[in-house]
Amino acid sequence: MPSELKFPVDLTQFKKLKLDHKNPRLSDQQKRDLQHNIDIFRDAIIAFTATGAARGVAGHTGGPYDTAPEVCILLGFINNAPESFVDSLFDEAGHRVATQYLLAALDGKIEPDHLLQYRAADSKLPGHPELGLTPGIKFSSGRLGHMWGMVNGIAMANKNKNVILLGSDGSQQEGNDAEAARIAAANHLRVKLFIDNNDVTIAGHPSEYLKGFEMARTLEGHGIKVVSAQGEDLDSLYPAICEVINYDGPAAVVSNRKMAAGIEGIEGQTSAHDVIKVDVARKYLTKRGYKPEQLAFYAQIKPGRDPHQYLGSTKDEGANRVIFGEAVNSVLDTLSKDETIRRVMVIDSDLEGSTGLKSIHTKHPEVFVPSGVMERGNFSAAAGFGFRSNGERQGVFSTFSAFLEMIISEITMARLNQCSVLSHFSHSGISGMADNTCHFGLNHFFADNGLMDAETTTLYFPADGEQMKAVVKKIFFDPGLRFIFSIRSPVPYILKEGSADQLLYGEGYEFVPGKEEVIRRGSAGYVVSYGDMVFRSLDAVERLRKEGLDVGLINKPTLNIVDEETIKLYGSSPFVVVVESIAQKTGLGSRLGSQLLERNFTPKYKSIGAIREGGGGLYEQINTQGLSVDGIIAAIKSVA
Ligand SMILES: Cc1ncc(C[n+]2csc(CCOP(=O)(O)OP(=O)(O)O)c2C)c(N)n1
Repeated sequence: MPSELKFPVDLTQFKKLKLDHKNPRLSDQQKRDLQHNIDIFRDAIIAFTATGAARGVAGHTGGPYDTAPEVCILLGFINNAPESFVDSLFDEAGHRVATQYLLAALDGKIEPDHLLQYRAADSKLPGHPELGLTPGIKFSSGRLGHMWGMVNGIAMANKNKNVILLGSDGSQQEGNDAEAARIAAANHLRVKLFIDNNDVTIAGHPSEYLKGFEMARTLEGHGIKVVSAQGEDLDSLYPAICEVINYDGPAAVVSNRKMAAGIEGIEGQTSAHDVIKVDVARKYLTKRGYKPEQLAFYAQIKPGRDPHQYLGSTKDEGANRVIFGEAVNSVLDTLSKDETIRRVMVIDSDLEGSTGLKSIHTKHPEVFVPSGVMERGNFSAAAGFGFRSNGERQGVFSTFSAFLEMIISEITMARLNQCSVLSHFSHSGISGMADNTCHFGLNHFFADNGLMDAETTTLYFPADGEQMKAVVKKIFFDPGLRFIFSIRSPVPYILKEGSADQLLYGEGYEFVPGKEEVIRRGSAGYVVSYGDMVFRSLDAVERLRKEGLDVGLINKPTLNIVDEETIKLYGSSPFVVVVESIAQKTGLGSRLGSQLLERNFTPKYKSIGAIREGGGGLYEQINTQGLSVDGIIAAIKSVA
C-alpha cells in the first residue's frame, strides 16, 4: 500500500551502536548516543501509533514507548556480538507491536512512511505481530502469557545463545509464566527477560488490584535470577541489563518505571496503555522540535465508516458488550444489597471497560472483584462462588471471546462440579477487530464441551441490544454454565417486519431459551443466523425478496439447542444457508447439517463464516471474510 503521508521522524539518524555486554560501564559518548537513539525510538513510536487514534482504529503507545531504553541497549549488544543472541526481541505483550514494526523499519523491511498506516485495513500492520504477514516480523504474539513457554523451547534449540524476551507486568500475571519460569530454572536456560514493571495494565494498577503480589520475589521463588532497576535511569538500567546477560542461566531485569514517563498528560495513567491522542502526541513531538508542517499529516487521516445502509434495522446502534453490564445491573437493582452480596460475585479479568463490567463496578461495587490477567483463575473463582448453588448463587465472569479457548478445561471441571457461572465473552467473531487474528473470537462451541447429557451448558448470542437485555433478564439465575456472546462493534436494532421504527425485541418481547425465531417467512429457502450476522443477513434477505426470491430468515439466539418446531420449517424448505461470524470450521454451520440429516431433512445446504486470517481494520474485516451483504447474497444464490 503506497503511502502519501510523510513520516516526520528521520530514522537515518538512529545510530547503529555497538555495545559490549561484558562491560557494565558506559562511556559519556556511549551514553549520549544511547540517549539519542532512545529519543528517536520514542519519537517514532509516538508519531505513528497516534495515527491509530486519528484513524479511529485504536492502538497501543505506552508499552512500546516504555521499553525503548531496553530495546536500544539490547540492539547495541546484538550488533556487537550477533553470535551470542537469537536475533529477535520476542515480546510476550503483543500489543506492543509498534516496537516490532519500528525494528522492521530500522532493518529496511518496512518503508518508514508506511508506519503511518498502523492498524489500517490491508496495511499488514495489524494490532499484534503476525509471523508471515508483515515483512521483518519475526514471531506472532498477542495472547498474554503464551510467549515465555515458547521462548524456553527456543533456548533449548539454541543452547549457546541468549534468548531475549520483553516482558510486562500484565503478562506476568498469567499462570503460564509461572510454569515457564520453573522450566527455565530447572533446565538452566539462557532466557533473559526484560520486564516493564510500569504498574499499569488496561483496567488499573496491579499494585492496587493484586495486593500481595510482588513480581521480583515471585520470579526469585521460581529460581530466576532477578535484578531490579530504575527503567528511566541509564546508570541503573544499563549495568542491570549487562548483569542479566552475563549470568549463566535464566535471569530477569525488572524495570521499575511510571508508564509513559515524560509524556505530559498521560504519564502513570492507565490511559497510557492505549493509543496516544493526537493532541498529546503533537504536543510531545513539538516539544521535541518537530515543526507544525511535519505534523500536519494527522489532519489528513480520517476514521473510516461502513458505508453500507442496512435494510430491516435501525440507524441507531447499541454496543451489546456494554449493554450486558447494564442488563446485569437491572437484575441486581431488584435485589437488596445483602442479597446481591450473598448471591452474586462479578470478577473482572482486567477488561472491565471493554466487556461491560465497568457499569457493574460503578453501580454495584459490593459484588465486584477487580482482578488481573488471569482468566483461568478468575473463571474458576466464579465457578466456585456458584458451586452447587443450583443457580441461587452466581459467579459472573467476562473476557474477550478469543480467550475462551484458554479455559476449556476449567469449564469441564466447573460442569462436573455443578457450578453456576454466567460468562460474558465480548469481541466475538471478527467485526471491528483491528487487533486482528490472535484476538478473533472464533470457537464458541468449544464451551459446550460436555457429553450429551450435560444439558446445563447454554450458548447465547443476542442479535441486538434489546435482545441482550431480554436474555440476561431471563437466564441470570438459571443453574449451570451459561455463555453470552457479543461483538466489539455496536450493532443496529432489528425492526419488526414492515416497520420503520418498532423494535422487534423492544417492549413486549420475552426471550425463550432454545427458541429459534422466525424473522421472515419464506418459501424459497432459509438463512439461519445469530448475533451480529442477523442484521447483515436481514439486509441480504430483504434485497433478495425485492428481487423476487422469497427467502426466509431465522434468528437462533441459543446456539446449541435445536428447536424441534422451527427446524421443521426451514428443514423442509428447499435450502438452508447458515451465516455466522465465528469460525466456519467449528461453528453452527459445522453441526446444523448433521442435525438436519438426523431428522431426515435434506435441503440444499451451505454455511459461511470466518475462514481466513484477518486483513486488519474495523468494519473491513467482515468483507475480508466474504461475509458482507454481497457475500451473503452470493451464498444464498449459490443454492437457490
Ligand atoms: C490472555 C490475554 N488476556 C487479556 C488480554 C487483553 N489485554 C491486552 S493488554 C492487557 C494488559 C496489559 O498489561 P501489560 O502487559 O502490563 O502492558 P502495558 O499496559 O504495560 O502496555 C490485557 C488484559 C490479552 N491480550 N491476552
